[in-house]
Amino acid sequence: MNNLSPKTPVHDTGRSTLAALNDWVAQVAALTKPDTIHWCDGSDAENAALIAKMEGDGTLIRLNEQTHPNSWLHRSHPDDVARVEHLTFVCTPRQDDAGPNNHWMSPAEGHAKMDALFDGCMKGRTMYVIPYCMGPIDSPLSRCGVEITDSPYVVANMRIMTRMGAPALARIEREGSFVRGLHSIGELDPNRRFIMHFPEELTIKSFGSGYGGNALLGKKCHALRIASHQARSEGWLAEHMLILGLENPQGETHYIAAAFPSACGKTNLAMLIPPEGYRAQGWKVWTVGDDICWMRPGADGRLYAINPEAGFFGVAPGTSINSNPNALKTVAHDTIFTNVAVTADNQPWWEGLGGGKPVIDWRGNDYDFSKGTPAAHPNSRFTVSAKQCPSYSPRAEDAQGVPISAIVFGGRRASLVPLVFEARDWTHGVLVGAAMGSETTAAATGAVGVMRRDPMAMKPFCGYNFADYFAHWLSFDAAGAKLPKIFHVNWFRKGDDGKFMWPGFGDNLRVLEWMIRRVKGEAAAVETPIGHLPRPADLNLDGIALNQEAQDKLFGFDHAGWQTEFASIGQYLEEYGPRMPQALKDEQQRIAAALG
Ligand code: GTP
Ligand code: SPV
Ligand code: MN
Repeated sequence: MNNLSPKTPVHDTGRSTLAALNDWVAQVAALTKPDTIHWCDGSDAENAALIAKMEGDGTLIRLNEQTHPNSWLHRSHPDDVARVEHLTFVCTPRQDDAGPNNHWMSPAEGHAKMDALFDGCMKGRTMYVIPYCMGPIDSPLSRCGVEITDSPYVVANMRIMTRMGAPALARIEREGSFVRGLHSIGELDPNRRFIMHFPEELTIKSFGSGYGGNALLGKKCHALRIASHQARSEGWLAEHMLILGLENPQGETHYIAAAFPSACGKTNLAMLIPPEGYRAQGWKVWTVGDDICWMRPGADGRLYAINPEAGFFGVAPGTSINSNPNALKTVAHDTIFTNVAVTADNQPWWEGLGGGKPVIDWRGNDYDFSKGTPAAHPNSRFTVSAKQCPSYSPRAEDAQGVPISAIVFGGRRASLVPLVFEARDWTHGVLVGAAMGSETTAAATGAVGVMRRDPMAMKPFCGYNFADYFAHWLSFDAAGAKLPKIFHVNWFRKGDDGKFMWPGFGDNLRVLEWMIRRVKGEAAAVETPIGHLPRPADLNLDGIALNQEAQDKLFGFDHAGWQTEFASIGQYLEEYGPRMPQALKDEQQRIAAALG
């Protein structure tokens, strides 16, 4: 039974058997003053009513029903198209606990600022209460939250991205605790926009944006910023990582978790289709998750991982039948597209799709080729259920998670960094993650293509001081632990002509195969100060042509370049002062000394 009638009384705050939840909903309603309150049950009827309402008011535009059944286009406010890192805060009582890696505000100031924005902001609107579970509903690794929002677009997206509704509410009522997320789109005014986190209170307050990472609070706000804080105190890890299963021709599956910064290839790697020769032999990649990974040590000492999400909020541009056929098949129906262009017959379109022709751009204007600007926004995205993915792993819903054999770090590095190398041990691997650098992308507002340190792809997402985070990572190297090997990759090395030298996408399987053969002790490598590097002959490169420059740069070790890089890594670690673990500084100094 859906509950969208405007007659729903505003005092309808007591829908749960959990007093703490009812009280919070009542408090929020008193502050935000909505016309009506709607408790989301996650049902099909509820979703259909919400979609109809959004189609009616233009929030959603129906796409071509023949080619894209049940699919929708949403055009955001043109100033609200990406995460806003400069407006994202971690509010801990002591500034040092948030670290130099976060913008900080005291909890008192943060609450006061946000509550002033929320005061009366839902007048004339419906307030939706969304109970959700991050992770399989029956998994001990999962954690729950409740998001209150005035955006039906957020409700529809949360329904795809999380396990939302009645089963989540039942778990919350059983457990008695939940993360509190309060969201309003406000007036979508960039000058009245903040994303605030209160990790110690398990609370999020987000105002003034409807964009994914700012507004779908289960995702980056809960599953990374708040969860990383919880994970530290409870002995697990909340990471910005994809999870995939690599099945070999013998039928063995090894699970790999990989952290790449935003718009640096997680969705693509998670859905990889092996090159023809590999496919013929029986190699297969299974998708467990494409963005977030929660993992913790199991009884056997290995790390076990779940994907806390239930859907994909993926980058549209660059997705094609050649680069990522699984993604394209996944978004063939029941998908919400945000800020893509459309063709004359109302099909979604983006740069790199191949085929079709845009006639209306992402803002809703006639598309003018002559201007040379993209038709789809560079950070346009699709929201779709993971269940629709042809490679969705049969283990993805496993309550115990999947055992991780290898952890991969990687970034966009046009120069210096080779295709792949392996860390010597866990401590070295943590340094490799801590030292990660990458060129910025359109996933966040600000300049694109600027190299910055993005440790473990968590710079925008770690809810506490990076020095403590690295110490937490190091602490997993304990008696009885059977830790995964750690690798670093760079799919984005450019040649003198400015073009990517590595073909990437499906051919990345060649690198994954080498990693798993290293895990099993079957593949060779050369030892260098920065770790173990394969020679071209150690990888299966059958069928791909790499010229001499590519071989040298993808597999070579640039001694002078790494000397400079390690000096910069040393300076970076020093920025964290005495809080930075000595073991990591020692590791950096050992390698710097080996580089001479
Ligand atoms: P978020 O959702 O922002 O966290 O991004 P992501 O890490 O999942 O990145 P995604 O897989 O969506 O890729 C982002 C962009 O990088 C797309 O335009 C891809 O086409 C491109 N890309 C992905 N993998 C490769 C690769 O191996 N080589 C090259 N050259 N480009 C790639
Ligand atoms: C990212 O930016 O890393 C994303 C998209 O995955 S968002 O949900 O906006 O964080
Ligand atoms: Mn991401």
